[in-house]
Amino acid sequence: MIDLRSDTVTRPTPAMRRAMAQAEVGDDVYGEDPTVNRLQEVAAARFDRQAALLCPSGVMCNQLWLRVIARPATEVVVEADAHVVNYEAGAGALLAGVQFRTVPGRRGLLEAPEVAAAIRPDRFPLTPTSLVWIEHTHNRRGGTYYGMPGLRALRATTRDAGVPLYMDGARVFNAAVAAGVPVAEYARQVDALSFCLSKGLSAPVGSVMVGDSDAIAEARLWRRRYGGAMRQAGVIAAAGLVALDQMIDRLAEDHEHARVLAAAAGEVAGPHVDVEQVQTNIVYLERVPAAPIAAALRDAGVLVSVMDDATIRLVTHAGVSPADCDRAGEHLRRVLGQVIPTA
Ligand code: TLP
Repeated sequence: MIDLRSDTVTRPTPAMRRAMAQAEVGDDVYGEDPTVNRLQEVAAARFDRQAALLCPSGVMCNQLWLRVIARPATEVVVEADAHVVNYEAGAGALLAGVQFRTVPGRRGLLEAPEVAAAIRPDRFPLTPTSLVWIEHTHNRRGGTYYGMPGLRALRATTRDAGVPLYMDGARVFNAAVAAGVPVAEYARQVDALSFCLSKGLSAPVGSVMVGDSDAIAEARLWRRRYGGAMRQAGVIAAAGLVALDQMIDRLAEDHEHARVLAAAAGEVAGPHVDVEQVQTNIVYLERVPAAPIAAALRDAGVLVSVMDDATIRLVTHAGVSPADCDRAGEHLRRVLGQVIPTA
C-alpha cells in the first residue's frame, strides 16, 4: 500500500531504532533523563529560544500552550480551519476554558488587518482576547506557509495590541525547507511555538514546546497535571535527535512529490486542485465525491484521507519513494478521470 493518508504514518528509520536501543535514559520526572535533556537543549538552540519541553503529542503541546498563555474565559483569535479548532475534540474549551474567535485566512494564512479587527480589548463586558494563534504550515489549507513580511505584520499587530502570538508549528520544518528560512527566524516572530517530531520528520512519538524559560517551567507543571510527564522518555527523545539531525533537508523531496501528485490530479480535474496551494507536502482534492475516489484508490493500493464528503487529502512523506509517487499519480489520473464527470 502507498499510504498518503498523513505524514504521521511514517515509521522510525533504522538510525532512529539504533539510537533508541542505545539511548542513555533516566527518570525525566526528576529531570534526570540525559537524552531528553539533550533533545530539549538542541531544540531550544535550533529555534534560538530559552527552553524546550518534550511532550507525547502535538495536541498536548497545543493544549498546554493554551493553558499556559491564554486565560480561561477569554478568546483566542485563530484561523477558521485550524487544527486546534477542528481536530482537538473541544479540548480548548474543556481544558483551557477558552473560546475561539475564528477568522478566515487567505489559504489558511491570517492577515494582520483581519486579526487587528478581531482582537477585543479587556473592557467590561467584552470577552477579551488573550492569544492570537497561527498554524504553520496550515494543514487544512494544503500545507501553506507564511512569508516573512506577513509574519512580521502579524507580530507588529499583536505586539501593538499587547496580545501574545503562538505558532502551532507541527510542520514548521516543512515551511522552513520550502521557504529557505531558518526556523529561528520564525521563532523570533512569536512568543511561543511547538513542532512535531512524529510527522514528516519520521520519529515514532513526540512533539516539542519551545519558548521562554518561565513559560516552559509553567508548561512542565501543567504537563504533569495532564498526565504527560514521562519517565525513561530518552528512548523517544533519541529518535527525535536523529530526526532533527537527519530528516529535515529531505523534506524537499516530499514537497516535490506533492507537486507531482497535484500536477497529475490537475491534468484531469483541474478545478478541483488548487495547485498554488501545494507549497509543501499536502495536496487537497476539493468538491469531489470523496468516498468513491478513496475506495477506487484503495483498490489500486493507494490510501488517502477522506476529510469530509467532498474533500480528499494526500500527504507525502519519507515512506513514499519516487516510484510510489509516480504510481500513485497514475492511479490518481485514472480514478479522477473515471469519477469526475467534467473530466
Ligand atoms: N494532524 C493530523 C490529524 O490530527 C488531522 C494529521 O494527520 O495531519 N497541529 C497540526 C497542524 C496537526 O496537523 C496535527 C496533527 C496536530 C497539531 C496534532 O499532532 P498529534 O497528532 O501529534 O497530536
